[in-house]
Amino acid sequence: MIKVITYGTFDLLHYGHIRLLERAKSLGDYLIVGVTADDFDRSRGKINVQQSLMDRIEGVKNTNLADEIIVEEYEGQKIDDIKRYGVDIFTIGSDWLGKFDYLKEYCKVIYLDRTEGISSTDIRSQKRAHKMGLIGDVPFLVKFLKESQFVNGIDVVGIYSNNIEIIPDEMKNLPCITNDYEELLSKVDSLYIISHPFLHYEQIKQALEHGIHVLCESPIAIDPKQFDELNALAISNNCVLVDALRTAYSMAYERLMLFVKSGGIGQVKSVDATCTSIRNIDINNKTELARTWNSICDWGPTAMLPVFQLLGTNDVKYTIITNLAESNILYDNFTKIDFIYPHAVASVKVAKGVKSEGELIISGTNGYIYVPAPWWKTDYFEVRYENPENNKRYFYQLDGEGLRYELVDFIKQMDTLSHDKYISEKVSREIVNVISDFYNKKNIVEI
Ligand code: C2G
Repeated sequence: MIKVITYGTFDLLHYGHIRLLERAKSLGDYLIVGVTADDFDRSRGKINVQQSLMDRIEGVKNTNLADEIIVEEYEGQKIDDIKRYGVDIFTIGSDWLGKFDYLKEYCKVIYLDRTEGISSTDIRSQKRAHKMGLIGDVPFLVKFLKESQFVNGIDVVGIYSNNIEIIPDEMKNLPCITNDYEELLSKVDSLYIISHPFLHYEQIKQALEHGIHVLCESPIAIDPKQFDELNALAISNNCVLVDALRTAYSMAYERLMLFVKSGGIGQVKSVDATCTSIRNIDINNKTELARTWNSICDWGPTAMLPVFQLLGTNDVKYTIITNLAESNILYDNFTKIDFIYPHAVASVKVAKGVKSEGELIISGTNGYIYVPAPWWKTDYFEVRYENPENNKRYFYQLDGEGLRYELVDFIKQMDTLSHDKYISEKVSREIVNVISDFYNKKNIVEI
């Protein structure tokens, strides 16, 4: 009996896949199909897969061409599989020509002609081509634009800026470069906002009134009432309004949260997060100062995220201890927030005028999680127990600081009009609450 093996993602199964499987099957008597696990795809940079592993397996099964279906989970697994299943022929489409020649040591390798004119990528992008506009801090927008090119289904078509003369080269090809916000809004169906937090409310409101979906750097607003108003407006206008907090979308962070929530370190008693980045700013230059994000807006949402996601937003008391560099517009050099819950505590330290170790520590009754600096860009965390022999280390691929995954999630939310957000509204609102208290000098101690 001749055994044949082939691998693929088989997302949105199409004619090209079926033709490949038919030809693979006819090469022998028994066909094994390896379908890629979600993590494996993500780790090899394939982030746009639409269907779940189970749905993709179901698709392959329904072709009735596979005698056996397995899951491809790790780099190098093909060698293991070929040996384990006694495979005679490995086959794959010609888009991989030469890439799997190393398997010739174990079996025959056959590249089959790829079917032209059809691909999952085309199907995905035909399905969703959201036109996106950008607004805010231009240097970051350059990075954002670059990252958006890794994501299917989003087309950045314009930028709004007060200063269109100094648009960087990378952005000069955008079809719409304008200093007229209304003009941008008339050309897009979604918006990414990284303007100063004081501007968010008006800009978001106007966008939502035009039926435009919004992805906005956190905090979405600096007043909880305005936050509620914007969320209600989003729902009534069939739009999504999402916090852009890219740390939340890094795989290491997601896995860490799941690990802790499933009791991996027992009950959580303390969450301590520090985020700092020194920024030399001329305190006397009021214009510059008014444009610059202060420490609590810039870092607060990221630092508070694990606190609220793990300990919740109910029954929490807090004190904000701050060191202000400028007291009129409340530009803080350094802010520490101490949270007290009925059964746990938390602290966040955020600063743009003080440097510290940017780590995250989550302490539980059985052990603790340690995420080294800079934890907000993490691809790695450690679980540590009393007995060091039980310690575990976890590594995950992080591409584009989480921006790509954040965009993929935003697209999914726009397409499904889901208000079931990964960063829940409660968490998002509590972040706004704390920042609002800071501006209203409530629960605050100045040092
Ligand atoms: N294919 C094809 N014609 C197309 C599209 C895809 O012949 N128009 C083939 C591919 O060459 C591959 C198979 O169909 O052999 C599955 O394609 P994908 O789902 O895109 O998976 P891919 O990323 O190629 O996965 O480790 C290798 C991977 O598992 C291969």
